Amino acid sequence: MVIKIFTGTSAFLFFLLALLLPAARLKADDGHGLWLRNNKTNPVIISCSDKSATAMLAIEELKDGWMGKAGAKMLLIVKFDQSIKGDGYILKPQSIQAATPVGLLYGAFDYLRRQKVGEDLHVTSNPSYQRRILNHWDNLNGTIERGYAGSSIFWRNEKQAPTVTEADRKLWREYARANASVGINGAVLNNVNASPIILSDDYLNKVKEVADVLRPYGMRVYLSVNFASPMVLGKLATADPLAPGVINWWKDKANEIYKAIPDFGGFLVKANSEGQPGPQDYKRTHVDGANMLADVLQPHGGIVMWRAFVYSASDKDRAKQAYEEFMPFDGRFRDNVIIQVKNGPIDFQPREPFSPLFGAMKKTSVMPEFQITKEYLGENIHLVYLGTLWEEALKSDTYQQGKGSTVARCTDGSLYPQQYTAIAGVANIGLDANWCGSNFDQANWYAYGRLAWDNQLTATQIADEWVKLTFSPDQTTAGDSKWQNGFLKPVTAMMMKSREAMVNYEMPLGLHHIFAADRHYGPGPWYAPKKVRVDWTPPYYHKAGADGIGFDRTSKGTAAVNQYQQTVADEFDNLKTCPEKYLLWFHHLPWTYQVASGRTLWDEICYRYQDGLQSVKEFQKTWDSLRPFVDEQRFEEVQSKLQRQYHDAQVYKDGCLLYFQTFSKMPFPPGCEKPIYTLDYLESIDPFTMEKFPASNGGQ
Ligand code: GCV
Repeated sequence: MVIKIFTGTSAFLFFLLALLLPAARLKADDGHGLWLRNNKTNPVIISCSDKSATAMLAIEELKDGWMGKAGAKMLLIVKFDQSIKGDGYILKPQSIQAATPVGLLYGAFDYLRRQKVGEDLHVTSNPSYQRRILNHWDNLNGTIERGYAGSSIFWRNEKQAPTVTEADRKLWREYARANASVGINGAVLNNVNASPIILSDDYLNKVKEVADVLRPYGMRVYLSVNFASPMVLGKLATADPLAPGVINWWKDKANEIYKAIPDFGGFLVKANSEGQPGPQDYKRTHVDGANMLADVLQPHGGIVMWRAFVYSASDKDRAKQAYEEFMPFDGRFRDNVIIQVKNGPIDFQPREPFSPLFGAMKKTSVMPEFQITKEYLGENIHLVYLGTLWEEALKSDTYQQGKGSTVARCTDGSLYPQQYTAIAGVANIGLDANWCGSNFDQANWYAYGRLAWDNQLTATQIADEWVKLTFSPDQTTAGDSKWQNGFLKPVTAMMMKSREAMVNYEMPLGLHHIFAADRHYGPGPWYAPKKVRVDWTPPYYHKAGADGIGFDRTSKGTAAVNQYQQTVADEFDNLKTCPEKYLLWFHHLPWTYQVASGRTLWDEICYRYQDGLQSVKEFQKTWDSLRPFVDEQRFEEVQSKLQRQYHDAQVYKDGCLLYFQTFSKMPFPPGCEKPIYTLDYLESIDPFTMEKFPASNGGQ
């Protein structure tokens, strides 16, 4: 009898084989192919009247990735239609229409995506923002500030003039293709902490080379500029934005750039921030600086993205400073200046309320800046999907023009007239084979592009698409229920929960910036060396003491709440209405304060840390069960990173709870496991290396 044959050892072996076989069939995959995998395709007949290099790329993509009927006919048309905006397009089952060749390319990628994931092929799609930009924090020596995926794809440490190889061009083409596939149309090629050397002839030659490769994919290049460039490079005695010699230097520089790169996008500027030079060094204002640069770029069609990321150590509340510094200038910037504002008022924390500048600046163009690289969210180690964070930020209601004045609508031109609309994401891309330092971090590059194209998409939909495109072994299985239930569902569920899990095991209930030193990785609620400026130390933010914990930003505290529109200000100010997720961002509360669950604040904090840690354990279990669906290489990479994540989440939980307990003096509640480590030990080590903390370390 069959049943008899498969008992004991043989049954076990059969089971093992069944488990291993599908995995054995899946080829090792280094992740380089991202979400652009053409597995089984069919021939297609395409006619297209446009002969541009970009239209040719659209044709090539359709031919390489066609999953419709073999021998089907497709028509590509470049023709304006009332319903098309910018590089938008109209898809029909047998045609793609756009007003520009790059619109055709976007349409082709969307068409293929819809074929693969099984979506409707009748659609008109227009971009939410005109400029959808990646900010590379790449230094000219090849390192990347806050980069966790290897060295720069643009720069390397070179003794002489920078060089370009065929391998560089190939990689840049792949990079441009991936960006075009999600609608990203610009890249700032160097760090906002900019070296003036980027504007030297040698470097501009290389920038031109990059621009030439990116152009057919619809991407423009931009540069971060150092405000003191006229002094360092031009040997002028000043960089005063009102000095005629300085203005002429920038004019000449702009002419030189546009001669080589006619579609150059413009400048990104970090001025008078974290030690960078700026107009205030000459008693001038942000308006003076930004408008001067805007005027030299304007004849060429260039824009200035002027960052609002400014704060000084002397202020009592860092969260208020950007608003205080920029609001008085509303309406005074040129039309081609866009103020680039980080999503929250501090700095890309696991969770922040939206920056009060969104919607408040009514006569100035404002663009959101997101961080794709996970500086504060576990680098390339922790599995954290950022789609949920960005959806939360974009959908935050500023109320500035009544209910529904979301951050998305305040920045995409639907509420305020803006000559230019834009969005920026700090890239997580490097030379690593998988581009992002981890396979799951590719989802964040993808999600940023998709939201920049359509800021109304949901994180769930994007995760679903990405998993199908990235992991489905044969794209036709995107519709296969075994694969959907066995892999797609658990993986998207894990992704959707991942950011909240991190918030819980790192800094729940509105806590923020409790990192050890400048690495911004592990916990350091105690970290406050005398030599480090206070606003770069966690006690400045959590304010834990015998009386409780949290930053009082209410009307009775620093009054940061008053920077929001009245409805929002009232909501945050009032303990009864303040969303729990922002509780300790806005309120300083006693340890015994009773939260919504009925627990004391102390118990709730303990519960959240425990819950976050437990979630990572569940992610591990989920992933371990998915081996049959994934190739070994990607399976093992994710598995080992999750192991490390669990370890580090434990360090976070233990470090924070043991430290806060020295003030609360309350016991760990039932259900909150006892710490594994001691406070003394954790305070003595660097939580990234788990080795003794080096004597000297920086801040931020
Ligand atoms: C590029 C934070 C980061 C810095 C970064 C800065 C910025 O402070 O830690 O590395 O510098 O933000 O956005 O300018």
